[in-house]
Amino acid sequence: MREFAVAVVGATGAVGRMMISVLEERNFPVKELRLFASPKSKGVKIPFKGEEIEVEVLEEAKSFSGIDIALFSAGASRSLEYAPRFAKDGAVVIDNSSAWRMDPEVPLVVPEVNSHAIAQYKNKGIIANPNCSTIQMVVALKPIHDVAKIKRIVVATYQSVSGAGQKAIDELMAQVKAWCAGEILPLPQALPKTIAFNCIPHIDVFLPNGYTKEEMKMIEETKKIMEDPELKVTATTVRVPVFYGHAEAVNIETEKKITSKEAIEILRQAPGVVVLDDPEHKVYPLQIEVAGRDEVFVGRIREDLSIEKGLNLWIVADNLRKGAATNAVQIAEVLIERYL
Ligand code: NAP
Ligand code: 3JM
Repeated sequence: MREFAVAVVGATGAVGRMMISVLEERNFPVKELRLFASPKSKGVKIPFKGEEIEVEVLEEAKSFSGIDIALFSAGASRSLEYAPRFAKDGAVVIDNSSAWRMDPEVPLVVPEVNSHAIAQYKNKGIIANPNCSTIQMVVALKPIHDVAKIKRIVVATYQSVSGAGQKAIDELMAQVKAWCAGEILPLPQALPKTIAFNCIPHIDVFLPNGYTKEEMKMIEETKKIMEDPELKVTATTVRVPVFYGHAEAVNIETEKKITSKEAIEILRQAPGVVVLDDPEHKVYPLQIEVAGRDEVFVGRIREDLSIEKGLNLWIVADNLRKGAATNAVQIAEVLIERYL
């Protein structure tokens, strides 16, 4: 089997480290692995398949030639600047940031939903990985959309701190420790307000329309991936004091009536979805139970009693895995199987 030279840009971060683990776990055919991060990480070594690989400083690199596939998770400004440079040197970039997602020439891909779009990698040499909250929602909703045509989605998210990077994970830990020790809590730095024992309705920056950028990402990305510009989507995104895993309370209105029983049957057959729905036995998806898994978990599936054709669902996934690293590696798997 052919093997590929792979780069991970942002290799020392929460997503980058997960990408390295997922490449190893899934036995991706890696011939050579190159790791890039900021000057702060010069000399840091990260294990991969029994070897210690030294991190290179991105801005010191002269050329990126010889790299076949580059997985980016070093922030949107690094992606804007460096993704075209990697692509020019011959790599296909799979970018985890928001930098390229809405570029009409760049495919925005969740393999279970629109793997056919990967063919458009040829336009710019870049494939975009959606936002973590978008990914898990479309994996669960696309199979229902195909059968009943969703007209409107109303979603509220319950997003873990790992979605805001390693510093936010450390911040929740430090605040909880201080709280339990009866000490004054350290001031928030990575997140906009205190996160310990609190929920913050503010993820990414506020925009002039009153929504946050995270909310607008969910709205725009969902339409692009589902290939339905008419789809109505509205979102409230909330950071909650959970380390790993995002949950979403989702309400949909459909064109065709679909019962909760039918929805459960459709979701049981859906790729990448696990239905956990037995409320009598306290079976429903929970963040601490799905962390470490690659599927999207759906429960609390019930008809919306306030409208004729509507459903409520509770959708949970590991944001660093299916929401970021696993989805990116799955895209790479389709790419090498079909095109490289
Ligand atoms: P993180 O834990 O803060 O890690 C950031 C990574 O970027 C680190 O490896 C860091 O290197 C690197 N970096 C920062 N500045 C750099 C520079 N000037 N040059 C090279 N590398 C630089 O954040 P994270 O949670 O892993 O997220 C990283 C990015 O992935 C986010 O900014 C976002 O765009 C994307 N992301 C996407 C999703 C998704 O939904 N698909 C989810 C989360 C994040 P050092 O350690 O050396 O500073
Ligand atoms: C998730 O550089 C940045 O501002 C990155 C901010 C960020 C993003 C993003 O916009 O790329 C942090 C966490 C995301 C994302 O997946 O959209």
